[in-house]
Amino acid sequence: MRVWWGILLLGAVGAKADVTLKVINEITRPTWSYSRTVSVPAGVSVYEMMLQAQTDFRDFRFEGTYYSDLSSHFICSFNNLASNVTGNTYWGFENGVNYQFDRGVDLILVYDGDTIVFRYTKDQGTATLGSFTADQCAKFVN
Ligand code: B12
Repeated sequence: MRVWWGILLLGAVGAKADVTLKVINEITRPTWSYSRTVSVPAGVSVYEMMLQAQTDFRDFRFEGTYYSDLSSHFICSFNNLASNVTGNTYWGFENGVNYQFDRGVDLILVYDGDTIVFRYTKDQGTATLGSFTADQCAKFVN
């Protein structure tokens, strides 16, 4: 019995996850979207999955800033399209069914079959963009 649990545990630890990563810009022209399957160990963070995608795919680039108070990166740009204070736009972070995550990319873990979406989004005014400055994207730490 104990042997079986051991084998099961080993299987879980070594499990692989194929994650669909989508980046969608339907706001700034020319509009574009990007979708890739990224293979990572199950249970890594979205941030680690994005680093893996950057290694695997030369046409995928992102930039982010680490906020220690929120234990996460704020993702500022994808493929050179950045948050924009004048246009009140930012990269919203969702799962595959349009649910906006309530935490940053370092705090969400991925498993096989997950879909992670970054959608260029117009801020609805629910959050103030007042303290955002254009050079915030320059504090890249990835
Ligand atoms: C303004 C704001 C935003 C603005 C940020 C402006 C900018 N930098 O471009 C916008 C609308 C873009 C935004 C986006 C998001 N936000 Co926000 N945001 C806020 C808000 C209302 C105020 C922050 C602020 O101005 N503080 C005052 C200044 C002086 O302090 P600051 O440290 O410089 O603030 C900066 C950081 O907070 C950073 N920031 C803002 N949101 C987030 C989210 C994460 C995960 C990180 C790491 C940093 C970060 O931007 C601020 C301005 O520069 C807070 C709520 C609150 N009352 O704190 C939520 C809040 C920080 N956001 C939150 C979340 C979840 C997000 C999103 C992940 C939502 C989503 N699913 O898309 C995204 C980030 C996605 C990404 N691209 O990585 C949560 C974080 C919860 C947590 N425990 O981690 C908060 C606490 C709201 C909440 N209660 O749910 N946000």
